[in-house]
Amino acid sequence: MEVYIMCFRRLLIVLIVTLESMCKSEDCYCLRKLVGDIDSPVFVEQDPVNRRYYVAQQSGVVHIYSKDWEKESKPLVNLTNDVHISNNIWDERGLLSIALHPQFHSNNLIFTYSIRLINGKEYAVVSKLEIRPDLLKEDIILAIEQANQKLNGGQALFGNDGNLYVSIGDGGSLDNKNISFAQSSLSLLGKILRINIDKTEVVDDHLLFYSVPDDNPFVGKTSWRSEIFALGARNMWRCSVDKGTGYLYCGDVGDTDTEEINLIKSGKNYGWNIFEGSVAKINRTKNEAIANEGPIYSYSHGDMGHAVVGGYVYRGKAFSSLFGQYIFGDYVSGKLFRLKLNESNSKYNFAQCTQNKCPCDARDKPGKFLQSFSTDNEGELLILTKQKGEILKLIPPLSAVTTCGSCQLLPSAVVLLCTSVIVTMLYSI
Ligand SMILES: [Ca+2]
Repeated sequence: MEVYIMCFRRLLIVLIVTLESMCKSEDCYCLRKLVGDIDSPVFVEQDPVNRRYYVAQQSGVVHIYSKDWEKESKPLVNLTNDVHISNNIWDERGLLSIALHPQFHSNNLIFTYSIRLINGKEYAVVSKLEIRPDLLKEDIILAIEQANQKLNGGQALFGNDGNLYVSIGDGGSLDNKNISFAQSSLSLLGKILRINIDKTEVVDDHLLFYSVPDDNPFVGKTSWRSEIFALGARNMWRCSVDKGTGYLYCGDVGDTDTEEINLIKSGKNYGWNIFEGSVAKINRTKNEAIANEGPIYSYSHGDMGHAVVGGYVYRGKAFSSLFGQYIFGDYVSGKLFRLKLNESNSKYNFAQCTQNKCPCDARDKPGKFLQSFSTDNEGELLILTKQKGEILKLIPPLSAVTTCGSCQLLPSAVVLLCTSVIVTMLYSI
């Protein structure tokens, strides 16, 4: 009798926990390691047709992985002799992102964003790679001289309009905040650029590998570079386009105070180096006041972290309750957060689930540091970590707690059945 009561108690506890987890929404995530031991992965693109993955590493290589994450022996692209980076683990230079052309499967074009050393000077470089079995051809599309080893920006990506958007870091002085290029209309530093890479243009007898869309906000304005789409960016390391709305979101890494999530709009000024978030950074006369386009969300340095990593508006299927929410994270804290974009951009925590709520193959711990986000063809979220060099996929929690290893998943239906049998037995005693 005593044994039965103990057994009943245990099953009752399991039942309560099971029901509790079944009722809980998908406000936490599990992590499935797809691949590890990659030296500083920075971005992943998945081929929409053959489903292979293209993984860019900061060192300058791009490796192909099969849809099942088996790595091809030779890198597809090796720019290690071209990109500029030291052995210091904190070095923020190197290859920072790649973007497959929207018609990649027919034209084999990949675009890169990297920091390079050209004739002894550092440049932020956007390049076009044509990849064929017998050919790897690279054209430099943009080369923007850097003023510093940091604030490198880092994202080149295609908008829903087919144009290439590029986030260029401010590159200003880290020691003297009065030195900045983000507010200069003649500098491409500290900007979001928008260019058409499908159309070349001849300017002053020079062939450009891009043209400027006619509807760029500063086209035809004196003393403005027409490539500029938005200005006042400090270090927009990760940007993404919402596949649903076409909106461009960027996380702008702050200086000493504020981390920002920005919705990038044509012609807007995102404030740096006059504002960091909504805080005025340097004294300016009224004549120099700007219309600061504030972030849609910002946080001060503290528990949330110290360096924002811009993420994605979730458009996948696995987390049904997250659809349309903006998921982002922080490099230092490793924490993830979500914004409900239609509810005053309210922020909610998005924590890793307790282990027993996760599938047995999705219980990885990320380790330091949260370097980057990417998505797969289904719109599911990937996070890329620096120290362990892993690519991890966010997986929703199970509807029931489970134990792994020798004990197998105990479905809730089995638990209910067992419980009712025990209860029946207890009543019959
Ligand atoms: Ca700002």
